[in-house]
Amino acid sequence: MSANSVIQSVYEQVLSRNPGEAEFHQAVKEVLDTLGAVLEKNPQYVEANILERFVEPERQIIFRVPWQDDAGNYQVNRGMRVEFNSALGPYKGGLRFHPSVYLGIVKFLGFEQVLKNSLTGLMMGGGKGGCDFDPKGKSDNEVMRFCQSFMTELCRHIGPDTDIPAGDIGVGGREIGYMFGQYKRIRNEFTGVLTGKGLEWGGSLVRTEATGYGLVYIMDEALKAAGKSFKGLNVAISGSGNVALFACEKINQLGGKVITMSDSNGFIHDPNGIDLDAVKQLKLVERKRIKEYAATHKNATYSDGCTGVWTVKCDVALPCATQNELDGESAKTLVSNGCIASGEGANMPTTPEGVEVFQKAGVIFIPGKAANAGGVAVSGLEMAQNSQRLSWTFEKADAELKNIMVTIYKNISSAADEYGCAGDFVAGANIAGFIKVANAMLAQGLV
Ligand code: NDP
Ligand code: 2IT
Repeated sequence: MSANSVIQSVYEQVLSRNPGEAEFHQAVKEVLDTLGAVLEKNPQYVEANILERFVEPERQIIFRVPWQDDAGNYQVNRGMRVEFNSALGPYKGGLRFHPSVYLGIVKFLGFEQVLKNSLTGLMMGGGKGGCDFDPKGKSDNEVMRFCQSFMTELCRHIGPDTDIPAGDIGVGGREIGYMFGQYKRIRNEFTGVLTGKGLEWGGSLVRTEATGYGLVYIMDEALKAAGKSFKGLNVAISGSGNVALFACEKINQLGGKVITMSDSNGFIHDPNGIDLDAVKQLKLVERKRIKEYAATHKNATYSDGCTGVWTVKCDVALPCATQNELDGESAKTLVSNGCIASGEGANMPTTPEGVEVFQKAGVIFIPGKAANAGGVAVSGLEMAQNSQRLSWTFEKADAELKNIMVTIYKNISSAADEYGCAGDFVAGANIAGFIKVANAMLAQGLV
């Protein structure tokens, strides 16, 4: 069979085996479409059916999460953990709490995580989990009871050398704390079973900032290669959560200006530059909506609808909210407004049509599995510190993060060059990530 017919048949099998999981199909298709030359060069991958095995998770766990709300009502949610691939190390990846969570989203995220973790150069396999629980509007006590119930089941499946969850949408320091406490209580062990922990009890400095900082480090490297820098550039960011906030912080430090932020209701545009302290206070302390920003910042405007954020004229676009938030039309608008670069802080925020528009227009486009790998990279460093039972300084963790992001940029660029698609960082990231996993799977036999 030719490489292309292998790819086609693997994709058809994914469609028929995983009906209704649109996001998983989308993520798999994007990767498979870039692997033709890799299969041609490495017939051993075809002989060993590596692709068929690669798209099938090693294990999928789905469980009931019963909990009691403040009014005394019994509530039930659906929790899950997909342990996708352990060729390079224990399963590693975040947990997402959002009403939209279902198996198709957790599988797409787990699949991306396998390649992302490979790109970090650290010994981590890939996994992802989550729940259709909505933390918005819940009291701290409700969130705690939910997290305890979620961990009561999850704790049977994870462990510091088996599977190490972390945060994602709707899961931050508060939720990690409650889940860690419950794990410790049930298992009677204090281990680095979760990352993103509090600094006083095993967390790593820079983990909170890591995804946003890492995104800006890799974009800075890509801009440098084009003879540019963030200095003086206007940057549109979507989202106002963990990734968006710390991307903004690092851009400010590098002399760029962030002019937008959003949440699932709408976006703000502040031509003077976003007042980051005010957004941090709103989002991290008061847990309020981004709309409130405009009430206290007279130069800023608020508009309903989150995709409008891409109509604001900018030099660099950094989608940092959620999947498929930047489509072909938005990409066209950005290009016609003079946008020169886009990096995915979120996982798969750009639709396939959006990616095509950017690439055809020569916009520097860095896909999520490379651009947002800084978060899981510092999670890997947190695991290393936990194993050694010591804590690094901020400067050391930050320097390691920067070094990892620069190395990822080099590796995805050279993979693209080697496979005849220079400047195509989507192909470069998929190829560089895949080859390491495929070689490990070959070496480990039929597992
Ligand atoms: P947070 O929960 O901290 O923030 C999420 C932000 O995105 C909020 O502003 C939220 O708005 C917005 N958002 C979420 N869902 C939607 C939606 N359906 N439509 C529009 N806006 C939405 O999450 P993170 O910042 O941690 O994660 C953001 C993205 O980055 C995700 O794609 C995640 O997978 C990815 N990522 C995160 C990493 C991490 O270390 N945290 C690492 C790598 C990637 P609202 O409050 O209204 O819901
Ligand atoms: O998508 C991601 O890489 C994350 N949510 C972070 C995962 C982690 O294990 O730190």
